[in-house]
Amino acid sequence: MTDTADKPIPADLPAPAPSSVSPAVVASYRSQLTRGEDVVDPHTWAGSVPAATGIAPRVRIGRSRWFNLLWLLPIGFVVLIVAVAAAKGLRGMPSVQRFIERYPGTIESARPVQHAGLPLWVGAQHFLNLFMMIFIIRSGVQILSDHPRLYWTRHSTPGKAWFRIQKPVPADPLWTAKQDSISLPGQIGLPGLRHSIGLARWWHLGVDTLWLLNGLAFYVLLFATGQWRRLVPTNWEVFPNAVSVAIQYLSLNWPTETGWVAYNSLQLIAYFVTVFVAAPLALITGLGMSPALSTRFKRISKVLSIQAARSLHFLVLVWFLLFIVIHVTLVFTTGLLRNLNHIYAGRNDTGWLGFWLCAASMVVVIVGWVAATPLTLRHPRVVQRVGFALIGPAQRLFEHLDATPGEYTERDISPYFWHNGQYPDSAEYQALFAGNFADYRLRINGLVDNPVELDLVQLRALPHHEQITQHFCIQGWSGIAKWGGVSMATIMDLVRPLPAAKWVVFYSLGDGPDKGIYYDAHPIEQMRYHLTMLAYDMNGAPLSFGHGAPLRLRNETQLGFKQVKWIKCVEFVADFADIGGGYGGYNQDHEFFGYRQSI
Ligand SMILES: Nc1nc2c(c(=O)[nH]1)N[C@H]1C(S)=C(S)[C@@H](COP(=O)(O)O)O[C@H]1N2
Ligand SMILES: [Mo]
Repeated sequence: MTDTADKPIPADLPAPAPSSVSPAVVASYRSQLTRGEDVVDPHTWAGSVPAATGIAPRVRIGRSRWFNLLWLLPIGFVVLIVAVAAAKGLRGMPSVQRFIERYPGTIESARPVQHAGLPLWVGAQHFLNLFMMIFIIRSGVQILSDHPRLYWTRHSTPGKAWFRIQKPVPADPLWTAKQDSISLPGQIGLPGLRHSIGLARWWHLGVDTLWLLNGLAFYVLLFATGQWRRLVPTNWEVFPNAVSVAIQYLSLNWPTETGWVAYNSLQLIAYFVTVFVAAPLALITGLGMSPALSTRFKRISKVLSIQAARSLHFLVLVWFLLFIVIHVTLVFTTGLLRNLNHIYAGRNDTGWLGFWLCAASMVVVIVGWVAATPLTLRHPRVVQRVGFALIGPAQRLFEHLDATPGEYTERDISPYFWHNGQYPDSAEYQALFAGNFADYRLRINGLVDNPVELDLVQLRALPHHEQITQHFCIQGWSGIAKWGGVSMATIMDLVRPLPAAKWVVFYSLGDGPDKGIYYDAHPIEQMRYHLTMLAYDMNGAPLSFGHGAPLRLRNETQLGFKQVKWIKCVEFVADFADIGGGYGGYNQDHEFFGYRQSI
């Protein structure tokens, strides 16, 4: 791969024509932008996209057979009945009785009496945790349904998913990922509407930061107070004891609960895995989906590709859901009042205090649950702002991770690269396309010393830059392609931005789904990154119509929606507050995305 960003511009380049780049032209583009609404109307949402339901979850078996997971309900029921029968049989056997006597379920040494009981901070954190998990899970499922397929390789090839909640990908060669998204009921998804990923992500990532802070405080307190002994197995006997507990539960002759002093071994393992394996894994696999981190830390992302990360992230969700169902069931069936007193009231009796505290907390949970979607639809800008305030600092941090080319080879190029976005249909574009873009002009202007207008011949005469990189769509699919074109550093050397220029706005020949020109603003420092370029070739051929002919942006620290296709104009500005709706891009104005999206 060649990186020609710092080679000088050839002298024989046809002279740019500054005079023809009139500020009036740019002003006319600005007037063709639309502002976006401040309230979500489900009927006109995302270009009036109609609701579309998915299908019951399916897992691929072999090459092309799909197993409907609903079958797990009757199968699970039968398995449970067989397991109960088997466990009852086992308990009649003297050897098993001796085994249970030897390993009663709870390890004696794990009963440090000085740590008996649950302090009140555990109860408070337990409540905060469950309250936040509701929003995290609902918005997480919403994010999944924006690309309702999971893969193990980074290629996102139709038919190669291992899991889907959507029909097979139609044969339409221009089928887009947006068309592929599905709606969810408003009280399951957050906010439920089809392709509402922008809002869902603020909930997911914003509440995540609070959830992680709560988790961090939990870890610190756990180890500072010695309470960790209740959650960390320190004895191999935990395994035979866990088997013993499982037999006792399944035989419906349950072990005596001593949760106030020590958890039984099965419980211990489940809690340990949830707190010390599943929770950290949720964070790691979450970060594994970030374009900035994946592009920078290639060694890690070669193994933990975005799709492996996304699939594992989903399996972590499955673990949490199973945990919640079994945990709540056992809380109810193993002495509800005493259990609720343990966690809510910090006491070990069978009074009603814990119950009433729990009931009060459930009122808060239900109010939060029911209000989240309507509030989001009524005040999406608040969700956008608060979400950004919570996760923005981390995103800004990741943006400083420039990466050098050389990441992938031709062999890594994806056999299928999803299309996305709104195709241009204007007369202007059609005429350019029909003329093979002979009349195409890229206008570069704004706060620059040397505004230019370049046709494709002139663009191709500039030093050629090539990179093989991975595209990360916000919806979840990914793909590797070879991009050929001009490094943005070359463009910067040509036009010489003024010191006042802080943002670079890319205007498209195409409109967004709500009408008005598609555009996006990028921080100027990222324009000098190794992997920021204007591409006119893809995989060795001129860019196709669907992928952005004649010219598109690549900025590999950012998600896909910022890679403007069908570019007609690049404008250097001091800030974007007076452009469009003022949020830094079309999706930011219309669908409440963030203007920095390195995660
Ligand atoms: N002009 C324009 N550019 C756009 C879009 C769009 O709708 N209009 N969609 C974006 C999104 S969401 C993605 S993921 C990528 C998809 O690029 P591809 O179709 O080449 O995969 O283009 C981006 N650029
Ligand atoms: Mo996207």
